[in-house]
Amino acid sequence: MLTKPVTDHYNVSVEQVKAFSEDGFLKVEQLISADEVSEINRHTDDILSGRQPIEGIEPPPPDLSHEEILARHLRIHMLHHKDELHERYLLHPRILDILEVLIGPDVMAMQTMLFIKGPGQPGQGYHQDSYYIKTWPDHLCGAWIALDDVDEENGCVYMQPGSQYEPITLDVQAPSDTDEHQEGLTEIIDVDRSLEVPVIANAGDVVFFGGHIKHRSTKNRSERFRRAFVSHYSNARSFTEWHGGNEQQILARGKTHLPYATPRFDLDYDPIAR
Ligand SMILES: O=C(O)CCC(=O)C(=O)O
Repeated sequence: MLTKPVTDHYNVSVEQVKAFSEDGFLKVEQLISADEVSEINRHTDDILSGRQPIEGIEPPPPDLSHEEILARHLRIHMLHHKDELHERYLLHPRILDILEVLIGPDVMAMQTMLFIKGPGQPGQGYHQDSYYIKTWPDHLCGAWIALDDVDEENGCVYMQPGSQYEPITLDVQAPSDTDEHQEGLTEIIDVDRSLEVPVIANAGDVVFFGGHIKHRSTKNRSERFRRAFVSHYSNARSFTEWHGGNEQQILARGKTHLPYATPRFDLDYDPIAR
């Protein structure tokens, strides 16, 4: 049975818009209900254990513990193309209510990532998301759903407030290769870490962050998991060549003069009605 999404409209305050504009990120507490968090975590267990087969995810060898099964993965990209639940959370109405104000009113949904990050697994080195996902004009914005309580011990994200007004730096090394940060990712060189703040969050909180903000996450040094579901969006009137161009990105809210895709699973979805 599907968990009923919390659909009551979320009204963004002027203070929240101001905080997002000044800091480049905004944490919205308990935007996603405890039932919804449990639904995503149960679903992750199901797909990683092979109970719900999904193309591209190998079922685990027999006799692994639950922890061992989850620990086989650090992050999985773009499951919303194959999986109803991931598409549904990409298009979560309360997340879209906020994006409509922060980067809209017309919103395109572009990317999903599921982070599992078990004990001992590395973080992501310093980067700006618009380095990877380019849109013109650049209104890229991530929505990071905490699926566990997150702190400095289990590998929270660190942001540099105000850095969203800096250009995208091309001064990166590839790949980063440290115990702290995942190998194979480009990492900005010469970042002043004294400017960073940890983003502590509880399961169900959602952190919105702009595409230019410099951020990283650290290794999970705890015995707990640090799961998160992250989606990326831009204004639906922005041009993109990313992953097949505008015609492959879902129009999540509003209208656009550009080509767009519609949801694969929720065929009744209407970006205008809300
Ligand atoms: O959750 C993390 O560890 C990193 C997330 C991140 O860097 C991103 O989504 O751009």
